[in-house]
Amino acid sequence: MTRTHCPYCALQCAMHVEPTGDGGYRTRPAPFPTNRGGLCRKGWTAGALLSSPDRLTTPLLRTDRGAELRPVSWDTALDHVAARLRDLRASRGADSVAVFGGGGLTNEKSYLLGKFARVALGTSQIDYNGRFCMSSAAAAGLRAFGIDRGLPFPVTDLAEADVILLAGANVAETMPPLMGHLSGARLIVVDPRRSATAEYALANDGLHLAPRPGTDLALALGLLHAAHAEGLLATGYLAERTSGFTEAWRHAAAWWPERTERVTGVAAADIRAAARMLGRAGNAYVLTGRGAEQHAKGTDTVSAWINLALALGLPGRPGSGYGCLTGQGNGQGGREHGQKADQLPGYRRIDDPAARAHVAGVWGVPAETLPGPGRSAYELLDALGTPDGPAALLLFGSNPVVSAPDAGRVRNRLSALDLLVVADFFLSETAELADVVLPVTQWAEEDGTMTNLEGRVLRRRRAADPPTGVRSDLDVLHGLAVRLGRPADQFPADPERVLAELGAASAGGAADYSGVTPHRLDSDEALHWPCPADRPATPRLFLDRFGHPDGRARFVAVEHRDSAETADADYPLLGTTGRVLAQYQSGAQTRRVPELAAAEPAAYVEVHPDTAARSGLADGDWALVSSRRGSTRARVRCRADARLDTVFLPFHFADDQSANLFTNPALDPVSRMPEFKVCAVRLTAADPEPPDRNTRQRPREGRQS
Ligand SMILES: Nc1nc2c(c(=O)[nH]1)N[C@H]1C(S)=C(S)[C@@H](COP(=O)(O)OP(=O)(O)OC[C@H]3O[C@@H](n4cnc5c(=O)[nH]c(N)nc54)[C@H](O)[C@@H]3O)O[C@H]1N2
Ligand SMILES: Nc1nc2c(c(=O)[nH]1)N[C@H]1C(S)=C(S)[C@@H](COP(=O)(O)OP(=O)(O)OC[C@H]3O[C@@H](n4cnc5c(=O)[nH]c(N)nc54)[C@H](O)[C@@H]3O)O[C@H]1N2
Ligand code: SF4
Ligand SMILES: [Mo]
Repeated sequence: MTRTHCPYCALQCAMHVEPTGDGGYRTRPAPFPTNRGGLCRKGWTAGALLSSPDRLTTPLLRTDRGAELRPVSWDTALDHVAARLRDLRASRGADSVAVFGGGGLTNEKSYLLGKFARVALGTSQIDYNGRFCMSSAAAAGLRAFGIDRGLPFPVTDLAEADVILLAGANVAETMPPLMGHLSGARLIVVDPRRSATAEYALANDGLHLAPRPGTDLALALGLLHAAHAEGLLATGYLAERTSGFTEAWRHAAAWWPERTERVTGVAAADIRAAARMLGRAGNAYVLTGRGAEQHAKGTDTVSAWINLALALGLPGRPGSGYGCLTGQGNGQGGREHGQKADQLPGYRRIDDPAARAHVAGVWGVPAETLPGPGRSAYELLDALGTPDGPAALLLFGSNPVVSAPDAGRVRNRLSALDLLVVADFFLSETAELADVVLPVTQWAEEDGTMTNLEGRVLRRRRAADPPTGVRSDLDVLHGLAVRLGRPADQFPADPERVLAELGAASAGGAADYSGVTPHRLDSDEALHWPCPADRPATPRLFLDRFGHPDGRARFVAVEHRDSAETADADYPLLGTTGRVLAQYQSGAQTRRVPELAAAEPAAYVEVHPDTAARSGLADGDWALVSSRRGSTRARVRCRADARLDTVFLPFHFADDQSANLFTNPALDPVSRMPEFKVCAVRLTAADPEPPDRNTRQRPREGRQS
């Protein structure tokens, strides 16, 4: 029996993994502050991933367009990839090769991936799926506080709250054990849907505000207006700890509750009630999730929620605060150590000369050889195979054929590449398109560190032997780097050596991991970063000062604007997307866990019965949800409490059930986050379809180009 952490979300619940005796594994909860003895259904069934019959155990190679992927040896696969990369670099330059990473990768993997791109490939073209996840909250957090750590306090602090406002976070489904930390507070849930979290709030003396998708920014301005009118602003705190209130208030001053109601659909009386509940609470938190963030104005929207929290004096006060709920297992650590287009380890900027000099020194290369910033995730995917874009992509830890916006277009771009290499433990929908598939170890088969939603670094421990034939991601990077002519010890495959190097590279940066050692990881100390070598770790940031040079938090003056696409005569409804309890992300893992696949076998569209009826549809029918970009097949699930103008689909399903066939890739100007959470759609009837197609493996196809 070995203690490790869950393969999935950022709560990183602790669990014991033990063999069942018949070749399988079971998981059960282990004591840890975030889960306190609980796991969600995904955690309880995660053992099934380890003995899945779908597991990849040998490299696969396709030599020609249209040919089948065939098993080959590791040497054949890696030699082939290295030869192709060398050719491309020689003929088309270093930026002809791109890298795409993921927020599920350990700190060691994301660090080495960033170094591999900059040093072994010399390319600027690297980004990762966290761009689709955390980027708006990260950008707004940096603007306001000067430091981006999702929760700048331990999760257990939430128990002190009297009121918690959750903007676009359905934690009852996306982080169920977190609900235990919220149970002492009254909740204000802001969600266009009557989500499970909204239902909980209503049943426990809380509020549910159901704005039209894409109008949070107006709602947050309206709440600030109402709080001001009620005399609830923290004037002393504004003067001592913040700057910029006056300019931000100039915009909010125009959002009186009745005007806010007209734009958002939330009743003025409810706006006033919510402002009073939040503003009069002794201790209160404002927390944002993807519902508020995944918009073409996501950064400004989060700024508006932060402005509200600042005006009420919450951030940096014990028992109160603002936080964003990071999503992926290592969504926090994955955004700190250099797999992001504009970043070097330690949350340093790649365009900062001092940062370049420091990191180049640790890497033993001249600073001027490090490339500059590259393209953001969607812009990178959209450039693949174009005359000016990369001709090869190495992909670790993401399944963008299912999870990227306007996924039909992304599939075409991936198919236009000269070379697609995917490292995964399952043949994901993206791996199916690859020229080379590299089978790697998964969570419970490897050691490493992860950083959870509270910025706490923890150990992922090896609890099971990997099947013969698979290698770790670190091994893959090592093998490729050596074949590209780098010295072997520049790309160590041993996670502890990588961690030590990451510590040195991050030392002195905002996210300082130089004190994260195996010894301290195994002690009782909670290693929240910054964690320098000679000082204790930092569970709570901002108690005395914020991260800007003057120590103050900054209001950012923001104004509401329409979504990139609004409803019209052709596409009269708003389509929004998100998650369900029993599936995870692109579904590459959870669709292969029998119990989870049985619980949520197929895509569905949640819709008001009257809206369904107008399209001639009833509960259980198959529907097509279409936008200007594409159509998704989904089963109708009627809910009488749904908004009449909005439909919701989970994005966990593949092929013609992929919600991202219709989503809008309009990007936020600051964070480059796509508008996953709102676009114009219409609903029509579809032919019936067997509901289990997402649980079967598709035959391997040749690439369509
Ligand atoms: N079961 C499960 N748990 C997960 C994951 C998973 O895939 N499955 N993924 C993990 C990851 S990576 C992440 S990022 C987190 C995400 O966790 P959440 O942010 O909780 O997840 P979502 O379901 O994407 O979005 C939350 C809510 O936003 C609402 N919403 C839609 N549009 C708007 C809007 O305009 N404004 C507001 N205020 N709300 C809106 C949706 O109705 C939805 O209920 O979950 C993590 N946990
Ligand atoms: N419409 C819509 N689309 C969305 C969202 C939404 O709310 N709506 N949410 C967005 C968000 S928040 C996120 S985080 C993304 C996530 O979407 P993806 O980036 O597609 O995330 P996963 O499905 O977790 O894909 C991870 C893949 O990597 C593999 N993998 C897991 N761990 C490792 C590892 O350690 N090494 C390697 N080599 N492979 C590994 C898994 O088997 C899987 O195939 O989706 C985004 N897309
Ligand atoms: S809440 Fe997240 S970390 Fe905890 S068991 Fe569920 S998926 Fe795993
Ligand atoms: Mo995410």
